[in-house]
Amino acid sequence: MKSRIALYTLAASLAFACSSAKETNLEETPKLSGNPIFDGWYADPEGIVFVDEYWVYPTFSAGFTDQLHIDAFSSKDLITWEKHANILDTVAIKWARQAMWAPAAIEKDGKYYLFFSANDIQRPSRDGWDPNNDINHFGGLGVAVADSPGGPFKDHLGKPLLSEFYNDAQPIDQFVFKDTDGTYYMLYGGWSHCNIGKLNADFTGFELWDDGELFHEITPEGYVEGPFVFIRNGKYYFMWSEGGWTNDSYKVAYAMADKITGPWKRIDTILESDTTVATGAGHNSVIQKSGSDDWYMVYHRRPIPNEGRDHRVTAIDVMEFNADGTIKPIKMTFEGVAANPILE
Ligand code: FUB
Repeated sequence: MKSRIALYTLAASLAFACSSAKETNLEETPKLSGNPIFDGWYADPEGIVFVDEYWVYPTFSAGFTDQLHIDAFSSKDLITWEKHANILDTVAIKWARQAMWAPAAIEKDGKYYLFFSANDIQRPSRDGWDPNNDINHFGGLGVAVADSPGGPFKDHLGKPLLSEFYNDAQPIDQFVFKDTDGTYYMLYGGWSHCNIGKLNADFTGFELWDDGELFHEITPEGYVEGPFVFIRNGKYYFMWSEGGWTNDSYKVAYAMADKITGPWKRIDTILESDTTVATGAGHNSVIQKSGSDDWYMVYHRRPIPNEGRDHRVTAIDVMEFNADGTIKPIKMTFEGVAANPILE
């Protein structure tokens, strides 16, 4: 009998030990995302919510000739990120030969569209120009389409959506924004110029403005590239990157206006190098948790020490507002953000 009691006692202590180990493990489950939020060199992250998931679409940060594909990442809670490899590549986009950059995703009528830049085109010389034989001058902005946010995406047009230069803006770094009246606008532009255009209904081109122009320039003071727009409490916010993307001068500034066309007046820098955390922070996007006033800045930054031009990682930090609607400077962290599932 004694030995049976001893056996029961041993079994009970083992069960207790196991259950408390389980509890300890639960305790140890990370409650913060950490930064970077996923492994690998990734820049220009565009964050967006689709249904009950957070999605991030970044540039694969590498030499231009190695930037031949785009990966995406999804998360239910901002903590655990699933990689969706190769959602778009140069096999699907025949005219893209290098430098696939800055993807921007949006849903319309049940389809998912992924806008991107390719080839890092320089200004074409018009005389005798042959687009099929000119890697430096053919490409620009493209659009791909899929039935789900994780692709696979197919070329929507079989050619660039935009490959011309307007108002001296290099056709890169496009962002697509659906306004409250249902109009889809594209903001884009490198080389310190930002244009805005109105996409047509099937995303095959642009509608003219009332003055007959295809694009209007809305460049704010300091703008270099990487535009992003969102609305909060009826106010429009425009964010962009300043400085040089290859070094620690890179940073983010913003403006506020009553409508998408501005006027946009620079208010302040809100994200910049912090030598205790990371440098070269920029090319950001913003995620709002659906139905809440929880806001996050998603951006890339350079780890310290930074050992290569393309060593950029994707990070997320909380974004907070002052009572007057202006944005508090973002505090970059190693810890990242707390779990915030969309479905709770
Ligand atoms: O990642 C390639 C380029 O670097 C982007 O298009 C720019 O915005 C800069 O982040």
